[in-house]
Amino acid sequence: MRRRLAVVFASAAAAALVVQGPVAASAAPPSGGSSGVGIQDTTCASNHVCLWEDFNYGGTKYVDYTQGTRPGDFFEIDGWNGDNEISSVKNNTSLVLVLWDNDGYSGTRACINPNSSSSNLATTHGFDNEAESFQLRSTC
Ligand SMILES: [Ca+2]
Ligand SMILES: [Ca+2]
Ligand SMILES: [Ca+2]
Repeated sequence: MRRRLAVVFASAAAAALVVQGPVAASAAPPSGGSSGVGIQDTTCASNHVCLWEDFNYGGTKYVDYTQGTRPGDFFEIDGWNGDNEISSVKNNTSLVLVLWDNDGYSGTRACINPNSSSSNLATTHGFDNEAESFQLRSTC
């Protein structure tokens, strides 16, 4: 174990590439509807915010956030797993979901009301493949 760690530290750049590998490999499950591939998960529990790669809660579910688990409910969407890729969302919380166009809760925004959803952020908000961070708060 110790020797393995040494190798990782010796080549941090290479290790980073290895970490990113599986992400790309799992990025494109074909969306086969309700009876599709087992990996597909269109569900979102109560008090959760869920963000998907494709329309109709398809593709990879990049974010499944539980309300109240981070200070101020600020959430920075991962740069490799979600930034500028989100196409549908479910907001099953009691707060407004504010999606921000840029990292760090800046740029233009789109708001999803409490306990509502958008199966297509392009048609409902003109915000397809834009979100890079979000916050839950009382107003838009
Ligand atoms: Ca997308
Ligand atoms: Ca953006
Ligand atoms: Ca981000």
